[in-house]
Amino acid sequence: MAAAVSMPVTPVTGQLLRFAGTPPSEQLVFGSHLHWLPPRPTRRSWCTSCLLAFSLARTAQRSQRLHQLPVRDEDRSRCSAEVMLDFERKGFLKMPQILAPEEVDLLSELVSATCSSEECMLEALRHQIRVQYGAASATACSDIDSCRAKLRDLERRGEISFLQYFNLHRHSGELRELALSPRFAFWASRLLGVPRVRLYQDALFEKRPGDGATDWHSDLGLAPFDTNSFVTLWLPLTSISMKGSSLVYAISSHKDFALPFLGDVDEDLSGRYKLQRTGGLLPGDATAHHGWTLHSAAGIAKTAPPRLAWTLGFVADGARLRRGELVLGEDAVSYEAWAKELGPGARVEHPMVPLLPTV
Ligand SMILES: O=C(O)CCC(=O)C(=O)O
Repeated sequence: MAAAVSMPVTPVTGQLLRFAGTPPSEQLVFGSHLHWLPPRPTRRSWCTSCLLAFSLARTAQRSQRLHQLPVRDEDRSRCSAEVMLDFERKGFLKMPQILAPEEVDLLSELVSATCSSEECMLEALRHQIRVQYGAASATACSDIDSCRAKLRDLERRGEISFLQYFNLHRHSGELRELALSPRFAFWASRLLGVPRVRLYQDALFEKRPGDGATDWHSDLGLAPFDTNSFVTLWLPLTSISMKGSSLVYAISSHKDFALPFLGDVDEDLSGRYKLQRTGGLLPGDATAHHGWTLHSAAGIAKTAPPRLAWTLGFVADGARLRRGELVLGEDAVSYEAWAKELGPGARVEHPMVPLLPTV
């Protein structure tokens, strides 16, 4: 559904033992390592080795299967030239069923376990205070209760868009493995047309009942990179109805070179773009948007259930940091530490911006 509507722009802020019924062969393969077994021992000790190997294999298999999402044949067939062209032209893409039901369950479990720690909750609240009141107020807020109290009035007035839990992959090894999955690497690098990508950030967006709209913004405007090669994958963890708070994209806005070249970005851009709402999404679906694509989302009613979405931001390997002084904007928590270390204009090569596999 595309419609030209009013749009005030606000700056924002390893293979495995195959065991089924048959004894193991002399060769066990774990990942890419070959483990040669000694000549077959007595039945009893064979069973002991067998059980041990079986258990190791199961563990490895579970970990590989669940935490690293492989590229499926259907990913390769769906990522056609037509689909890539559509993304290139419009600046976004709806991606149904990028995750299987059991994969979404795992993701939800990991996200929820990670962000329900006191540490993550406090970080999310402080981040919101920083956005609303500045760094000093955020530092002054030492515990969850005082942070909540500080935000209460804004929440009552619907002036907070969401709570944002940044970089959960830095707190959970399992979530990190998942975030660095070949499947995400495949989609991100194909959509950008680059050989490899790095994970810049992940975040959980929790839009709570009564939270306001997500203001119009483009993700590269909040990131420290001097590049156009950036893509965000947005994965809802709750169902979103056709009219629900999915992202709304300003079609082809990522190619609107005329706007920054000629115009005043603070002007009212109503009617400049056709807008597309990506509503009607289930957990397991995703949308992707280019780093310069303008997007927003509606607020949600006080009586509505919370809307949760996990996002992944990928930048092309080889991208550089912006030249000039580092500006600590709204997403500074994602780059402050490593960008200071690398310095202005440096090529982004840092363990905190991990390289994904070539696919
Ligand atoms: O979920 C939202 O409302 C905002 C998400 C967003 O801005 C993004 O993924 O870039």
